[in-house]
Amino acid sequence: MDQYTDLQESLIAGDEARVKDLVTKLLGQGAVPGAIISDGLIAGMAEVGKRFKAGDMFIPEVMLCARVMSEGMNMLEPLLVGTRMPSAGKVVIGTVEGDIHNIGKDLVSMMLRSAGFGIVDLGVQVPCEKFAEAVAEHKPDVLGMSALLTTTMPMMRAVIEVLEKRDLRDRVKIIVGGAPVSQEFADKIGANGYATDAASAVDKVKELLGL
Ligand code: B1M
Repeated sequence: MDQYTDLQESLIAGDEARVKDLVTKLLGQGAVPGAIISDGLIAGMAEVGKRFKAGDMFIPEVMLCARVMSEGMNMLEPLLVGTRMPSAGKVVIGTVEGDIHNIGKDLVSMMLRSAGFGIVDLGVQVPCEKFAEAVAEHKPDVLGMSALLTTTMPMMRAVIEVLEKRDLRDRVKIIVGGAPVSQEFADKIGANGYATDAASAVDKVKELLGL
């Protein structure tokens, strides 16, 4: 088994020590942090998602895998970020109210940071008013919202409505994402953009800002 497959399998098994060991080994061999994330950690988590959906894995196991993934990402993030100055623009980002999924949002934040954006991460379960307050306070170029549940997707529209009511909507470009979100949904709620994954999110933010 190659080391990336081993990394995926170790993540799926929730083996934190092995994941950390493999990340260290791969880095020592000169592997690119982004490749370790996409071909190891994300690929492993995608398989966890499939097994969870099929009923072959259960919430406690998935939570363990998610924690191990975060540990792996914590090791890699400084290496991605350290390379550039945050000067491309400012992004406020969060997962919408009622939704605790943070892995995809964290990945998007990490990729944006590594592309030179300043990030204000509001965390998960962010109420509409908190998004609006952050736009007023931090004056970001872009507001990013993540939702992983079909039941929390409508909160994205609710945030936009609060921004409209407070005359903040035109101050900021809005990008949305998360597994159930689509371009069609983004258009319907009046967002400026949608991205299917973290790398496309960076491209979309740059496109929205004309960079
Ligand atoms: Co949850 N969960 N979960 N879960 N969970 C899903 C989302 C689900 C699809 C699983 C399933 O049933 N197949 C399902 C949603 C079904 C639906 O709504 N249609 C689901 C459910 C139902 C639930 C609970 C309700 C389960 C329960 O309690 N009965 C519960 C919800 C609690 C809540 O939020 N109120 C719940 C809980 C959990 C755990 C706590 C166990 C854990 C979360 C741990 C954590 O985040 N700290 C968890 C996990 C891990 C998942 C799956 C397995 C994996 C999600 C993930 O992290 N993927 C997920 C199944 C799946 O997605 N296949 C599932 C890896 C991540 C890198 O991908 O988040 O898609 P993703 O992010 C991508 C893109 O979407 C995009 O870029 C990212 C990187 O490429 N992206 C953006 C994301 N945000 C973006 C923002 C952008 C742009 C792009 O711009 C701003």
